[in-house]
Amino acid sequence: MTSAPDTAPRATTAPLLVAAAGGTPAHPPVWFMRQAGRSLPEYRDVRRDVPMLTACFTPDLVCEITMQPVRRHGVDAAILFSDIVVPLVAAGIDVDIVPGTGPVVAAPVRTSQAVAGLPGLAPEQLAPVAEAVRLLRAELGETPLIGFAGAPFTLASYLIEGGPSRHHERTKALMYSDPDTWHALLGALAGITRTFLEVQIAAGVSAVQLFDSWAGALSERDYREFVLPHSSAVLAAVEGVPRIHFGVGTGEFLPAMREAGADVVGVDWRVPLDEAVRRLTVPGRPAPVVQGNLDPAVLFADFDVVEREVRRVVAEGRAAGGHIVNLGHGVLPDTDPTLLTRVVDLVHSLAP
Ligand code: 1CP
Repeated sequence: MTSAPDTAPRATTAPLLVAAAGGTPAHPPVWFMRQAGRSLPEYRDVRRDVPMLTACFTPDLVCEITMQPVRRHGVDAAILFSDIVVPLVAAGIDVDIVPGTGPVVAAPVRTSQAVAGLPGLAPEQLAPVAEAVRLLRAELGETPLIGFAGAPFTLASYLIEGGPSRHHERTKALMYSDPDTWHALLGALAGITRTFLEVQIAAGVSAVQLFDSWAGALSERDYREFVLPHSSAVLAAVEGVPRIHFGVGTGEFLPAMREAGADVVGVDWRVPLDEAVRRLTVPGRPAPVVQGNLDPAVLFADFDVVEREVRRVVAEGRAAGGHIVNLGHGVLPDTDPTLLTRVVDLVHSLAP
């Protein structure tokens, strides 16, 4: 079990942490998935001659890139600049991040032998990530820093497919045909993911988000049988900081995502937040806390549309025990970053 270090801020009024705990903050907190990176010219400047993974293992660069959207937009949280494949790389698995494609795995993992050969991950192998978190804690002051990891299913999809996949067909084939190998793989990935999060928590992150970006490719029944036990094992190991659990297209099984051990459930744009809250409500349990869910594509419409949609999302979020305003998935690369700043200002002007 990992608990927050003594250096972490204790009684906090940071709106994101108040909302995550089910309280009413001074104003609705807002941050954006993928707020660092792609949409920012200052990011493209810093990254010009530096490969993605080199950047992720260089603490000064991680610190600078993480701070860029905080300085520019005044968002209510920073998210550590890293990638879901960073712990795999740290463990010694041959994965690269190819510009314009994403993660590419040199030797896809598709057999029980390949699973048995996967390395483990020791905290020391993530020393540059821990150092980056410590630098950021000093820079950020009261602004929370969100750490993150990819959930076992989403990581498994990259390892099995060998790269980004639309239909996850090899992943599902292994899951259905060889459940023992499947569970061994997800168990190994849960261990790696847990270490990645524990290192970030020990170094001072204020919250964590588990990205199961591609879990929405599954039915609820398959999610519960093949994925939930492993994501639960990861989230059960997180102590002392709020846990956000997010997937794309997971509206059909939001309660299962909550059951996995989430304090906050991330919702994509397909399910209105008041409906998400209805699905997540369990009699006798505190009202659910949700995060989301402005469609990232709305930022390509006229600003009066953006404003209407932001107001709608904030209004629908009032049905929740707490609401963290975000997009329903990451910032799209061609988004005009000045619009993100306007969204932050608008959200901050609204009543929680
Ligand atoms: O050359 C480049 O600039 C690489 C582009 C890039 C960036 C900026 C990648 C490759 N990853 C990242 C950073 C990153 N990845 C962050 C930064 C922090 C922030 O949000 O500001 C985060 C949180 C991630 C997490 C991540 N990586 C996820 C989960 C979130 C999501 O969007 O669903 C996933 C699925 C990945 C895999 C990945 N890494 C990179 C790409 C292009 C992809 C997606 C590939 C695909 O479509 O399958």
